[in-house]
Amino acid sequence: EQLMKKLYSALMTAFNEDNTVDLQGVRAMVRYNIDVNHIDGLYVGGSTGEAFMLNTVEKKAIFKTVIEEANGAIDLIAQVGSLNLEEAKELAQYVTDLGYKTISAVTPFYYNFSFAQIKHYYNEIVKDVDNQLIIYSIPALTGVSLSIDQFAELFENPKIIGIKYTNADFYLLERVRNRFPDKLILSGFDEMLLPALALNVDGAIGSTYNLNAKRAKAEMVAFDAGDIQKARDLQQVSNDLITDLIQNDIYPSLKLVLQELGVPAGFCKEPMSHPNPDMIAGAKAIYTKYLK
Ligand code: HMN
Repeated sequence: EQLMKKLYSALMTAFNEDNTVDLQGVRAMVRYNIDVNHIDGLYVGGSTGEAFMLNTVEKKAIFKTVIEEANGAIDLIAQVGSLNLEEAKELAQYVTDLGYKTISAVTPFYYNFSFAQIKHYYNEIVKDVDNQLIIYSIPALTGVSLSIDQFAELFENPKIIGIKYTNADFYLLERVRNRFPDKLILSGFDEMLLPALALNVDGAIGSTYNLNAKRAKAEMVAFDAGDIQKARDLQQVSNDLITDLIQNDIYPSLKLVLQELGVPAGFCKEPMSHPNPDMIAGAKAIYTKYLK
């Protein structure tokens, strides 16, 4: 079935036990997303990719590996945002040259930047590149909340085409959706996919779709067909899964469950946790309960 709304996995980065990047593991996760998940696209270099713990060389190697492995099969969005604006610009140019058709950048965080400074950051990132950008808004992790009028001001730049909206504020989502009908709005909280669909987002990006894409797609199909009870039932199972993942430490657990599915997803990068026996047992139980 051909859906209008798109589902993207937030790609993870596989690490070796010594915290170096494992590019073979990255390739394997790209393949799994294409061949098994039948995903529409990947969001590369985001929170789930542990990108804010990587250096520029590592980020570039991942961007290059992913676009090579995907080989035109799916949409790719490169998250290039960084507190180091020079790095963000360098990465924007790098991924544009590689062939990424869309970039994204997290709102700059930590220093309580003013809106004028945030606007300058976005306009600088897109200024010299022939590419389009999606704002990555994730207030829970950045502490940065943009208002409807601030989104409008950012959208005055025609290269800024949308929002990755990782926010539980559905009032704002409704306001944004209806004020900017032509902008791309991609929902970021997997556990809130159904209410986001109800407000007519263009799709979703999330970490759990790396292993739960089939169920999420089925929910989107049910929603499209007007079978809301079926969509709710599927969201309920997904949320049982997501709750168990969060309780078991979500990022390492996603990788452990992928390993159960035959994907060499590797380790997380410290200070993210390396797995202990309880976590491994928890991940096996999650696999058996929801994905076997
Ligand atoms: C990314 O930037 O990599 C992701 O798209 C982020 C994504 O929105 C995830 N958010 C975080 O990890 C903070 C969600 O998929 C999230 O993991 C999921 O909804 C479980 O809470």
